[in-house]
Amino acid sequence: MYKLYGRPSSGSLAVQVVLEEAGLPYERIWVGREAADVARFRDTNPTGRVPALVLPDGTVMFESAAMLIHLAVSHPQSALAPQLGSSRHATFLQWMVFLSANVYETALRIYYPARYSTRGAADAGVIRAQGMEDFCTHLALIGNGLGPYVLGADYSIADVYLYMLVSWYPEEKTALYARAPKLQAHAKLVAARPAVVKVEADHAQ
Ligand SMILES: N[C@@H](CCC(=O)N[C@@H](CS)C(=O)NCC(=O)O)C(=O)O
Repeated sequence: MYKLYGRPSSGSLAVQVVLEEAGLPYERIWVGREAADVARFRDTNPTGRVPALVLPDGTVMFESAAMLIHLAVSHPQSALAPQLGSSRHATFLQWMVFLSANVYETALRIYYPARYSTRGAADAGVIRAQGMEDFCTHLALIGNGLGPYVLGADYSIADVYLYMLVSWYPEEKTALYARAPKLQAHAKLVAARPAVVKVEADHAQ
């Protein structure tokens, strides 16, 4: 049994979708936002951030992209990533790291801008504005190559990750879709997957 620590509509959503897609048994645990909840959670995940995934043997993982890749590679029968070692797997890894290192990171600058300056809230406005610009630039780079999925015709967990990150765009998405029109059709395709419907309903409760 896997244990997934998360919060509604946070980075745990993609991991939960992949657990569902692969048909793996798991327990979903919400982490509270109060200081005491986070302090307790640090006993499990020293970063204090969600998601955290506890593997069936008790190993604790943090970093969402690492969890997604681990789940796909450990359950190849689910066909959620190309064959390990193939050139398509190399391309898959490239996009997973791109999404984690650039898109997810930029989302954090949008949602926690005061953390990114020694002047704290004084610089939050400009940091957030640059974060929005960078978020769109990164998403346009991956979005304009969709066909319809990140890896062309084949759905993979990179699509779940991309879908979740696009959903965090904090404003009406017209401006984003104008820069990367294929992202809109991609979001429709991924949103219709039964695993995504189920997990989004869980997170909406
Ligand atoms: N690089 C980490 C980022 C995790 C992260 O920042 N999670 C956010 C939620 S999506 C969080 O826990 N925010 C609360 C905080 O930073 O205090 C990952 O991919 O798992």
